[in-house]
Order: sequence, then C-alpha cells, then structure tokens
Amino acid sequence: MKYTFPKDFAWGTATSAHQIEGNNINSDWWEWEDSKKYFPQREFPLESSGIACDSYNRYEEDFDLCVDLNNNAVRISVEWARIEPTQGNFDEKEIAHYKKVLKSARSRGLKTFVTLHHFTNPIWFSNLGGWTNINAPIYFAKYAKKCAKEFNDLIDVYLTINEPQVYVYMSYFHGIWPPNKVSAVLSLWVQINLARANNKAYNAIKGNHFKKDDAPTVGIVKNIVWYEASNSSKNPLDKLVASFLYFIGGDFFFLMIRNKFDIIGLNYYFTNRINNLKTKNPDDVVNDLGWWIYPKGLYNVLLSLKKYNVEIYITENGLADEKDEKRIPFIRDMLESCAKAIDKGVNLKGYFHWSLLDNYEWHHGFWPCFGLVKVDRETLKRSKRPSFKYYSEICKTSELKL
Ligand code: IFM
Repeated sequence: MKYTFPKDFAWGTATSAHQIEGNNINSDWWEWEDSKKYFPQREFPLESSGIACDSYNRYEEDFDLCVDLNNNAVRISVEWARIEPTQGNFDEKEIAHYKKVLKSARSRGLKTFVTLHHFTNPIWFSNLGGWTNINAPIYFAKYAKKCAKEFNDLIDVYLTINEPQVYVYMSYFHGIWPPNKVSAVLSLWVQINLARANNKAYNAIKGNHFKKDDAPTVGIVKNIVWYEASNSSKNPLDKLVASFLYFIGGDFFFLMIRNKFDIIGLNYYFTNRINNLKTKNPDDVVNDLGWWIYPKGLYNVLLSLKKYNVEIYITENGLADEKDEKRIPFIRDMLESCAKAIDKGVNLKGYFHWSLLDNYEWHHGFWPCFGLVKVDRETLKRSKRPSFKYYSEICKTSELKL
C-alpha cells in the first residue's frame, strides 16, 4: 500500500526560539526560570533553559540537518524579547541576526514558516501585566508590524501566535508557567486578548498589501485535542461533554478570529476519551510523557477543520521518545491519517515534525526528547536518531509506504 502526497506539499520540522536558541535573557521565561519571583513554592521548572541547543549560533548546522532530511520547508520562531528588549526600542543587531537566519534557511531551499509569539514575552511586557493588559494586542501588533517591515520577503508564512489556549491553560488556569495565575476570569480574558492580538497583528502584517497578490500569508497555530466518548461509555452525557470540550478547545477560538487567518497551523499531539464525565484513555501506546498516541484523532481533527475552507498545515506533531522506539510507527500512522484526510478532500498542504532537535521542554526541562536529532547536553553535539532516516525518505519521495 502506498500514499502519494500532493506535489507542492511542505515537508519540514518545527522548533521555537526559547527552546533551542539559548540565553534568551530578556524574556519572562528566563527571569522566571532562575527566580522565585512569581511563585515561591513552585515545583517547576525542573531546569533552566541556559544555553539550550545554542541554535542562536548553530543555526547553519541545524538547517544542514533539515537539508539532510530532504525538507523543503522549516518552521522556526523569532523572539520578541530579543527584537524589542525594551518597550518601543527595536534592536537592530537582533533584527540583522534573524535576517541572516532566514536567508540561511532560504539559501538551502527551505520555505520559511515563522512564528512571532511562542509562549515567551519580553520582561517589559510582562511587567505591564502581560496578556492581561488591555493594550497588549496593540503592543504585539507593533512588534508584528516591525517584523513584517524588516523580514518582508524572507518569510513565506507568518504564524502570529503559537497555541494560544495552551498558553492560557498553563499560565492562567493551571498556573504552572509564568505568571503563575490560577483564575477562570483571567483565563477567559487572556484568550479574548490573544484573539484580539491575532486580529490586530494580521492587519498589521498585511498592511499595504491588503487584497493584493503579493500580500503575505498569515495564519495562527492552534493545538487541538480530539475528544470523544469512550467505547465503553454508558453515560449518555459523555458524547455531549466530548463535543463541548472539543468546541471550547477549537472552534471557540476560531470564532473570535474569523476572517483573520489565511491558513490554519494545526498542532496535534493526543486525544482524550471521556468515560462517565472523566478523561479515561486506553493508554495502550503512550510517549515518554504519558500522552496517549492515537493517530485516528488527527484524522478526525483534520476533517473537522475542513469547514474553514483554508489551507491547513500540520505545524507540530511528534512525541517524547528518548529511545526512538515509537517514532517510526508514530510518523507512519500519523501520516497515514493525513493521507486519508487528503483523500476525503481536506486541503492539507504540509507537515512539520516536532521537533528537529531535543530541546527545552518548558517546565519539564530537557529530559523529554522530542528530536529526530539527539542533542548531547554536555557537548551539544547533534546525532541523528534512526527515525531521522525514515522521515527523510518520506520527504524525499513524498510517498508513504505501508
Ligand atoms: O514543546 C512544545 C511546543 O513548544 C509547543 N507544542 C507542544 C510541544 C511539546 O510539548
């Protein structure tokens, strides 16, 4: 059995600045990792990001790995805290740095998908109340406008905000990420503010290009969990709860940003099954973080996104698997779900594996290994895991053989 992906399909990997670059010293995460400012009794983070993978300096080597993967695209992020280290002052040196990075990707034939906000904020911004500040979307849109002006044609696809609802959940609901708030009201407000920020940034990036052919492509990155009632569910409410949770985690946000996204970036990691009003997953196959691996969930999410009538890219999909025992079947089965969704008419245009490198997995520190490439924590030496070769073959041929 063989599936052939469309000709212009984007094959890539995804990373984010704070997780790989190192020394992101003007960001709220950096401040939080090394102080107990927000949350004196906190149990996290387990480690500080420190030098991370030193990709700030080693990006050429990283892009060479993308070439070895036969990729034709790459998803990275630029760091707001570097570009605007103090309010209203843009750092020309850092802008020049990112221009070099983007040119370096382009010179290797990689289309650039660039996230503007991936969980981290400049310290000045968080001192103003961060995403609870009513003016936060205005501050973000100014930064987005600057990026659009400076990076202009070096970016193929702008991705405004990564996983807005995950950010809200971790930072304002569960409270284990900075600024460690636990508040239902703030959780709702910050979601609204992030949606406003997306909408303002969308307009700012489009700028004068609006409605012209050369207008940049702008999208959002949404993590979406598939919810369904468990097979053995006896409670008739389980289906209702599953649909409600799916709505809250997906369509609710899209409603707030309607017409302000040209494409959807989908991050899919797992499915939750509801049994008697609680989550109860079979957990027959899990990753190192205990997340249930269920490729059919990806198929279901893709089909449900068809109604938005825009191109869809899988901007993240991957697993923590230090021993690389499950990554090959994971990639195979997830891509089979993608191929089946395309057969059903889903306009899926690309797949970015999370991640190229083992990196800083936020409050967990460095132990979860998401990389196709292992990074030695002492030497930072990169070495390819066996799944690297498997994925590179698929990217080369655009074919999935089962
Ligand atoms: O590492 C994260 C990434 O920053 C956002 N999406 C999920 C990944 C794995 O947890």
